[in-house]
Amino acid sequence: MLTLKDFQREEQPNWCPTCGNFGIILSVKKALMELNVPQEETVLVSGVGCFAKLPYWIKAYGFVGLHGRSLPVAQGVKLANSKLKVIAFGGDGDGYGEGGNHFIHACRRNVNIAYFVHNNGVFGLTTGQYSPTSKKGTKSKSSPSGSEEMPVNPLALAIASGAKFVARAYSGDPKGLVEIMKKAIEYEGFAFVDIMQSCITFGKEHDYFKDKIYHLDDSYDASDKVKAMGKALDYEETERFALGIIYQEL
Ligand SMILES: Cc1ncc(C[n+]2csc(CCOP(=O)(O)OP(=O)(O)O)c2C)c(N)n1
Ligand SMILES: [Mg+2]
Repeated sequence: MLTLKDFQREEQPNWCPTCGNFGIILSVKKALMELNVPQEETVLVSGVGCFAKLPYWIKAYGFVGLHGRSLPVAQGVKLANSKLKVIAFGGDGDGYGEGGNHFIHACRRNVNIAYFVHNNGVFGLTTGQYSPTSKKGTKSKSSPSGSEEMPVNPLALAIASGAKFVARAYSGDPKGLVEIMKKAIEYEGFAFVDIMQSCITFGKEHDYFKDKIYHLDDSYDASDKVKAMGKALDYEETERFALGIIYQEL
């Protein structure tokens, strides 16, 4: 049996203290531990951004590639050796901006990998420009008068692009996050999880999501694509964020 210590490296993460990335990295380790995935069969692939350093700090195989390009690398790894468990990581800038095109086609292509996007609504590593998921009107150093564009809705985009496993999680909900990660890792196909987090230095305050999240319960039918699309879209009106599997094709 694996323990958390097995995934521990000597180097320590240099993320800002209390960054949501700490909750995400711990959840990845727990999910791999609980699923008992051998480290030598695990490949973590990322791009560029604060989030993208995650593979540095987990003892498994890893590849830190180019900005927005974790998906093509991860799909290539899986196609080259289908025995491997491959997890790709993205940021909201990396995955929905620079890598947006790869995202659409990974949803359609359905290669058996998990894709976890650290969605903090900001370009964190480059010190706080607005990102594809920043709300319209966001003031930042690159948009002093407020951003002009409508934000991307990642879940709606994934469903519309043909993804068969689409989920939302929150970095401050470790129990729920581990459960969703496990389901995504085990899913036979492309499994996408948008993970909301605050960027405490350049973005939303630490507990911004605390009162806005709720968990989907058993009465929610994740196999109904039209309803799932409605659920994916509804936070734009309500500012309430449903956590769980939003859409899963049966
Ligand atoms: C092709 C390319 N464009 C731009 C950059 C500069 N760049 C590096 S990190 C980054 C922002 C990353 O933001 P995000 O993906 O949201 O990750 P975060 O830092 O917020 O975790 C940008 C624009 C780059 N490295 N490569
Ligand atoms: Mg970001």
